[in-house]
Amino acid sequence: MNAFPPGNHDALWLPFTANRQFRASPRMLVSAHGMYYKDDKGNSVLDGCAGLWCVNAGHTRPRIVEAVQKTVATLDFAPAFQMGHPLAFEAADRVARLAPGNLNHVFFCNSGSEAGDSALKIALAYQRLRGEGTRTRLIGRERGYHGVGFGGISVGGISGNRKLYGSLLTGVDHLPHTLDLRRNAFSRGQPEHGAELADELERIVTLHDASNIAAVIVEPMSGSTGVLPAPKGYLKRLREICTKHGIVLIFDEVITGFGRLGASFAAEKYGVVPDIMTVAKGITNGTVPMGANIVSDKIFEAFMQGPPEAIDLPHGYTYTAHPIACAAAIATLDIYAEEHLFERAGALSSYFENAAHALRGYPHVVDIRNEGLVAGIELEPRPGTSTTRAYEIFDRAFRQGVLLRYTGDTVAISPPLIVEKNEIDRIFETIGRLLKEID
Ligand code: PXG
Repeated sequence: MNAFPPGNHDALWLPFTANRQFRASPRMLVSAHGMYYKDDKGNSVLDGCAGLWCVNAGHTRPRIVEAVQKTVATLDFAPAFQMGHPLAFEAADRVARLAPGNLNHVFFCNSGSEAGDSALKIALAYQRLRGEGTRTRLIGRERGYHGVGFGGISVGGISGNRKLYGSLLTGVDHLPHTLDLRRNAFSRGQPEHGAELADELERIVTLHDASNIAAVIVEPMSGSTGVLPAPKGYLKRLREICTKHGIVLIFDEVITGFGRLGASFAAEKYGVVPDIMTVAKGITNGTVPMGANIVSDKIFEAFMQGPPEAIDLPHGYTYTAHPIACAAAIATLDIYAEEHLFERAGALSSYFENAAHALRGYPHVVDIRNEGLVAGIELEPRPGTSTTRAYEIFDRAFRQGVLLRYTGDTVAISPPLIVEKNEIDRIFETIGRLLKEID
C-alpha cells in the first residue's frame, strides 16, 4: 500500500523533521485506540511516548470523543474577548482545583509554546503593575525547552532551536543545566547531587541586582532535552531564592503536568509551588490543542486593581478557551479522576524504573534516567556524529511496532498512564534488542 495519498507531498512541511529523509522512508499513522496506533500498512504500533508526551489517558477515549462531538455540533466557536461560555468557566475551575497551593486562576491558550510566552508576559506585566517596572530580565536554563515562540526559545537553552533565529529577546540569562553524569549517572528518580546549582541564581542576582530581574522559568523535569529530573532539593532552593528577591517563579509543567510523574503536577510531587505554572499536552489528552497558565492569587490580584472597565491583561488568542478544547479538557479530567490515573502512574513507576534500569550494561548506554512514567536512555554518540544511534533505535522500533521518541542521543519513553506491565516489558525489551543490533 502506498504510504502517501495522491498529490504533491512537498506541500506538507513537517516540524522538527528531516523532511527529505522522511519522504524517502515515511512513518505514517492512520488510527489509534487505547495504547496502540495503527500504521498505514495495518500494523499495530504500541505507543511508548503517549503520542508526543500528551495522550496520558490513551487514545480515542469515548468520553472525550463524545464530548468533542457534542460540543462541535452545539457551540462550534465562541469569542473569548469580552465574552464567555459555560465550558470555559467549568474547565478553568476544574484545572484550578487540581493545581496546588494558591494557583487558582487559569488563562487559556492553545499550546505549550503560547503558554510559555504568555507566562513571561504575565510576569513582566505583574512586576510593572506592582511598581517594579525595572524588573525586565528573564532567566531560563541551559537545556530548557519552553516551546518555539520567541520568548520560549530565548529563555530556552537548546542551541539547535536558537541559532538560526537571530538575536532573540534581549536581557535573558541562563542557569546552568543540572545533568551531571560524573556524579549522577544511573540515578533512579531525582539525582542526589546538584541542589547547589540553584545557587547560580544568587550569582545572577548579584550581577544584575534583583531590581532588574522579573522571572525565572524552569521545567521541574526537562523532557525534551533528554529526561532530566531536578536534583533533590534544587527546586526548593530556587523557590527560596525567588521569594527572597521578589522574582516570579514559573514552572513549565507542559510535560510533567497531568500525572506524568505520578502526581497531578511536579509542583505537588516535589512540594514546591511556583507563582505561575504553564501546562498543555495532557490537559486535553492531546485530543484538541490547548495550553494554559495557572496563576497565583497574588499575581492575579495585581491585575484586578485598575478601573473595572479597563482591560486588565491585553493578551489573548482567537482560540483562547475554545469550546471544543474546553469540552475535551473537562472529559479528560473526568477520566483522570475516575480511573485514578495519576495514582496508577505512581504505583507503576517502580516497575517502570526497574524495566528501564535493566538496560544498564547494554551496548552504548551511558546513562538511564527516570521519574514517574518517563525514562531516558542516553547513548554514547558514534564518533563524529550525534543523534544517529538514537534515531536508528527510534526508526527501527517503529518498524517493529513500538513508538518511541529520541532527542539528541537519548531515547525517551513516556507511555500513556494506562500502560500495562507486559507493555512496559515489550517497550524496554525492544530497546534492549535494538541496542544489541545496531553498531
Ligand atoms: N514546554 C515544554 C516543557 C515542552 O515539553 C513545550 C513547552 C511546547 O509545547 P507545544 O505545545 O508548543 O509544542 C513543550 C513541548 C519531544 C517533544 O519529544 C517535546 C515537546 C514537543 C514536541 C516534541 O522532545 N514539548
